[in-house]
Amino acid sequence: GLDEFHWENYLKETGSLGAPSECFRQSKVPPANEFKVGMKLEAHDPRNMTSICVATVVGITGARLRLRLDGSDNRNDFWRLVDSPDIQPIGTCEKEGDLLQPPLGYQMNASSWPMFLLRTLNGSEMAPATLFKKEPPKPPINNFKVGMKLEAIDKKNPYMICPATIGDVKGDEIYITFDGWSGAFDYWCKYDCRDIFPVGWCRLTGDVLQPPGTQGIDNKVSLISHPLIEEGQEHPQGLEREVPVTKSIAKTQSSLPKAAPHSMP
Ligand code: MLZ
Repeated sequence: GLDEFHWENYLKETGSLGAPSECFRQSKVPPANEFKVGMKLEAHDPRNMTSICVATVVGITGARLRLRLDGSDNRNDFWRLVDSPDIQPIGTCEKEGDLLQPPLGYQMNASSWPMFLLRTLNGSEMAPATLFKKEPPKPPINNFKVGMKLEAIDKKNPYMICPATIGDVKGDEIYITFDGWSGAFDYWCKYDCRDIFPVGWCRLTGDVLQPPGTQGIDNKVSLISHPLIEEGQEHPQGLEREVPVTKSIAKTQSSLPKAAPHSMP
């Protein structure tokens, strides 16, 4: 439709280029997602990465799975690529002589865990080993350059993949800035982080790419083809949300973050 975001137009309008796919720790051909909702697997507890738990696939989005730890609530869902090293078939833990752990925030009495585990796995559909894909290798060096465009997971809203720009590079660290947003979502990460993707990733995987935010759009840069929202009208005053500040989409050197890696809030 008319209101859709198209990288091709956007790159032209912003006079920018996508980061080459060789920069990313992602498969050049995105892995097939053959998982089904309801399948069970083992996953590292994101809140306690040393423990391995039972998880259920509660959603499929592109090459990612929406996961929920069995015995946990529905407010701590997390997303993993099908080639993430954080997930493995049921039985892997036991084969390695480890025990499946209750998730952090396991809501029942700890003594009920062994029986809970038996019941949650009994008669369940376990994801077959062939659905888990091998993690791609790290690119040997950080080849990202300031200004390159990419698609990146918004860590504050991890189901969202959004258009982004490399804002800074320091050694093995890169600064991810989200196009059209104030900077409240921006973050430093390693160049081989699994949360960043080349331009076109979502189109290839069928995942949803969010449109850029609406800040810094002026009559020279039309982002999407529907009429612009009046400045200040899109976010009513006084609401608890990330309040945008005007910032050009095509960032200039002077607007780049000056902080060192990990110093951002
Ligand atoms: N609900 C949030 C979503 C912001 C997403 C930004 N992603 C870079 C908001 O509207 O503030």
